[in-house]
Amino acid sequence: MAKEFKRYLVTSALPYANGPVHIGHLAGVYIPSDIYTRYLRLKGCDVLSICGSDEHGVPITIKARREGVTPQAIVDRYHNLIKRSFERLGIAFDIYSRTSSPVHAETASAFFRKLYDEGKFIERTSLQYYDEEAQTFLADRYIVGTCPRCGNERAYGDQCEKCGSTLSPDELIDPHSAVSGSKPVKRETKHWYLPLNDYEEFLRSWILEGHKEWKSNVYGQCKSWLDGGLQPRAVSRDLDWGIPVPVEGAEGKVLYVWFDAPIGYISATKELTNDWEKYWKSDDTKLVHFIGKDNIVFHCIVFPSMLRAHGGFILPENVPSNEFLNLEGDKISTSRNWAVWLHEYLDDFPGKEDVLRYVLCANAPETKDNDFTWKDFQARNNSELVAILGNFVNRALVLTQKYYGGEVPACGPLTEYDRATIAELQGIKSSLEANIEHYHFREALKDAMNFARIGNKYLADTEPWKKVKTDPERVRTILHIALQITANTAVAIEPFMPFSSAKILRMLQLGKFGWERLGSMELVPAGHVIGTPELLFEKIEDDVIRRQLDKLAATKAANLAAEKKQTIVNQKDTITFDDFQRMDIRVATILSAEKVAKTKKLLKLTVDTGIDRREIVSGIAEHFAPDELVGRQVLVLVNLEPRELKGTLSRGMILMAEDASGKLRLLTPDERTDNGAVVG
Ligand code: B3M
Ligand code: ZN
Repeated sequence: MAKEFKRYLVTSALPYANGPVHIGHLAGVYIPSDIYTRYLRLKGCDVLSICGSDEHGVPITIKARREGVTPQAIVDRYHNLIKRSFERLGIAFDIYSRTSSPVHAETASAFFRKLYDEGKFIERTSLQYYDEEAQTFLADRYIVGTCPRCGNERAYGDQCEKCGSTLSPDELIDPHSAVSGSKPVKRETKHWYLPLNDYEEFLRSWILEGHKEWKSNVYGQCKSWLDGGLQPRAVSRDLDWGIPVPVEGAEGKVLYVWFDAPIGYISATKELTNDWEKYWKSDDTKLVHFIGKDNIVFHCIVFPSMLRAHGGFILPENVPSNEFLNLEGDKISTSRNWAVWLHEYLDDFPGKEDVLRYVLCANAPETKDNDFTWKDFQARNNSELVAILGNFVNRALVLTQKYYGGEVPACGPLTEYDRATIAELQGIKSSLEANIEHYHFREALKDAMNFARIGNKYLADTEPWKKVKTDPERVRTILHIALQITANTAVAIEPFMPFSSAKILRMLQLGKFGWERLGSMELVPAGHVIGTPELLFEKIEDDVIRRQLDKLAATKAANLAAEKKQTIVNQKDTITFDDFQRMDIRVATILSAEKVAKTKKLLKLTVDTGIDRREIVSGIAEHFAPDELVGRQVLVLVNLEPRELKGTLSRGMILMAEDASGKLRLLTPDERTDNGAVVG
């Protein structure tokens, strides 16, 4: 039997305050959680929606260092920007707090201290990279070196952003500190670990047995973590930004950001209400964490283990998590500025908050990664919001104004068709509810839009504009029903598009309805006078979309240029003049060229070096066709030790320049000259 809950506690992943929020965050976490909580509020449920900025951890310190400002300056800037942007988009948290708040420091410290006092941690000493020049331990992100997989010289100790590999600092070739540039050494350091392995049994039965209903991506990830076996996890770090580890002898150590951040949900609730324990400590509260897929392990494995170790807290009932949203076919990336930033959208599209909410929900990456494109954004606005929702509402209101001066006509006898339409509407309600309650927001949005679709069809089928002269009685009934559908639409779309819902109700001159009124045909009383109709949505023209695409194209070009700069190889070690003199480089002419059988890369060249004719095997077959080489003068290192290659003795090397993309160019004298001319 389904459990009965008395109240809801809805949390949304705390965004890192090291950058603004983008459409990927919105589609993955904040739009779904807002839909869910708005729905529950409309139903009159006791619900709290909790969020705030995640202000600790290495992402913040890195950003601060890059800009040469304090971490505090960074979190202040982004906390305020993010908070304000959410408000502007109508994301209605009950509280948007921050993990730098005093209540949070107190709550997280006390949480740690309790586990510490009860012996729930183990202490371990390990070797960590240390920067002797800057006198600081280095987080993995602060170690830079060459990627062992792709050769990128700016890979981080935790990840290579070029090839996407996950790395550990030990794998980097030539690691150096991003703080001082010096070569780091390894030093011993002590940390506290939560032995997750002790919670495996509990997690197995709680998740794998008890929560088979979780979304398959979430359940699957949990299962594979559990099947792989859990290890103790460090809950402290050597860092100078964060909540100090509240025990003796822990100077210079702070709580690991993933230890303190989820406790932020608790602290924020505390800040919001004195009644916080009712939400966090009663079995009849339904706790739901909305998160992105990269946060699954922390919310399903680590945080529940922490809560379990602490005792007294409830566990999440569900952890709905989406896949990723891409942008125009490419992965969204903060560092590459490949994103649509919420605050920029709000500035560029004033009054179109609901359009973004709609498109991101309609296209949400619920079961697989999905793509946001500006063309799709335009199409959904023009052919769905304008043509269906806006059009229906507008027709119902305008006709009421036109025929009755805005006074709602009375309802006469219903036809079979009227009755069928009403029944259809009432049928959608339960599907809409089930979809929201099961976190299927895309389907739920379709249901909500169906109110307008049905309304549109109703008007198109009944054609009041044709009958108004011949059958005025019938037209009164038609418009009466159309207005009821309009008001129902306002209720149904409220969780998804709150601004448009409010606008419809304003035009109808009606107050807000509770969810229980959805399906009622008595929302707009006969004789009531409605207001002046305005357009609900407007068409988005091509030039608006082109501007956005141009902006992205400029970003792409800037990224490419930056990447090119990065791949200029460092200067090699100094050599003496004598070293250089030992190389004998001559001008030579290529006399013939042919592919070496059974190889992809090799060409066999015969060259006239002025000294002799000789053969050189060169790995350039993928760059030049044999024909384009014959007759060209090139530079040849002639005293290179001969080497046998595929049955030919290769004597010398043709000099080439290789650019960042790996493309090869021949070096040729600026005018034809003698073969054998000495280069130097
Ligand atoms: N700030 C990670 C993220 O934004 C992290 C979430 C914390 S939720 C407690 O992906
Ligand atoms: Zn790489």
